[in-house]
Amino acid sequence: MEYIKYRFFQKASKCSKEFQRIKNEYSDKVIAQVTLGQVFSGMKGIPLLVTDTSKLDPNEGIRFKGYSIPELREKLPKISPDGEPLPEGLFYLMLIGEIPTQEDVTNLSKDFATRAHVPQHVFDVIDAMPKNSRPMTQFSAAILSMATESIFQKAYRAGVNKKYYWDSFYEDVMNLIARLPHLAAYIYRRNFYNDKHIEPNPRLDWAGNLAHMMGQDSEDIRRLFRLYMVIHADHEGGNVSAHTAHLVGSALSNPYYAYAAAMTGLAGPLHGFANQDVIHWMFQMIEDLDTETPTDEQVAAYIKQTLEEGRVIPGYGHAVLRKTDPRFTAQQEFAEKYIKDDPLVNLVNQLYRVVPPILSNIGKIKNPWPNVDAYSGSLLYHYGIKEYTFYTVLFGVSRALGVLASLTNDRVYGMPIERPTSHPLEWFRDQVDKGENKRKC
Ligand code: HAX
Repeated sequence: MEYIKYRFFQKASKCSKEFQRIKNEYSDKVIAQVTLGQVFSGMKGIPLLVTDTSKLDPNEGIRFKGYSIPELREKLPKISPDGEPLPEGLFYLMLIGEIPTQEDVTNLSKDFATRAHVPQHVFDVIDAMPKNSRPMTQFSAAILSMATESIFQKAYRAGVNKKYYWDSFYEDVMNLIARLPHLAAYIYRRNFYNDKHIEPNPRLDWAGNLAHMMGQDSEDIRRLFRLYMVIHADHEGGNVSAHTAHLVGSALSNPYYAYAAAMTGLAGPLHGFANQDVIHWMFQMIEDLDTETPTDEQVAAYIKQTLEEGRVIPGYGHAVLRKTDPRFTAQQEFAEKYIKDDPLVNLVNQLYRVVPPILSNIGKIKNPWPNVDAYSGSLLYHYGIKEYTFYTVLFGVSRALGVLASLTNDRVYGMPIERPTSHPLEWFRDQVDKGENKRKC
């Protein structure tokens, strides 16, 4: 067995025993109460999922295996000392639970490079779709079409013992992650560069190779891509993309199915599509106000108009966070270090000043602060990746690292099929309203 796989199994099987022990000894233990408000508000705050890769604190933000984003930027291996961490290192951390050495990360980069071949029929599937299909539609369909390659699917058909499911899941997950940069770049070049494709360079790291195949070979972009791929990788288990991958995988659907489903969730405007909406909305503002440098008063009036039209301010608010997203702050620091006087970046910073007090005053919005999507588009745009309908695909490539590491863990733990209970509205009404208030609907 190769080294990383061996290390993963060694670690995860210990946790798997612990999972089974707790399940067997404490199944009757009550760990939380559920209110009707939680059920009717998207199941927020109910501790229902076991996810080991990362944990989100409402005030502090995300920690990956206990490490905050500033700590990751300091501790994970980099290509140059003043650069950004390599996403391979974060994947290793999420999978194995230890900060990797430079050598571990180099080995992982090489492993991905050897697995990176995308079968021709996947490109044919993409080419068969109209060019005006959204990039996320093409991306999700392409991933699904790659399920022909699933090693788990073949192993299952051949009757593999359930205790070895994790093994072929691991192989599928590694192959899938390795192939995503080529897939994403192919869609980008197809849509925006007249099908002039660029071959992968196996000597580059995973994120650097993605930038290269998109046609971006500067060190500036590679640095940004490494940061981008690290900060978008995981956000504990309850967000739509992570939860979807976990749920679909619980039916023993193969990792290609589970991740394609996750991507269709990420494509929603309340989730990953928000990174496109932010740029779209800012450009609309610039056009409507007829200036790239509006005053705070003009911006405030535009925000209020958007809200009066019954729309959300994209890039603001969060289902869990109650403070500025540290992923926003990491990008702001990056911009302060490397970007001088860019109009879009300046507008993002201006919005950070103007939006929160307005959202706070509304009262009902639980978090008036910016999330990761408020910044990311302006950085990509600055470096020449201006086709913002593609931005959610980049988010999706990164999100694979977290949700697929988790999915592999799920199989080592032997997690069962997920099946919560549902009731008709009447049942919930009967819990709270037994008398005359009852109304038929
Ligand atoms: N602008 C306007 N209204 C907002 C808002 C915003 N940015 N954020 C929340 N609200 C509204 C909600 O729509 C809701 O209104 P109703 O009661 O009328 O339905 C109310 O405030 C309470 O919502 P909440 O409890 O504060 O927030 P939710 O947990 O329901 O939703 C969202 C969290 C992220 C979906 C929400 O804040 C939002 O729509 N934000 C804008 C879209 C966005 O940036 N999404 C990306 C989030 C990060 C992410 O997942 N990235 O992938």
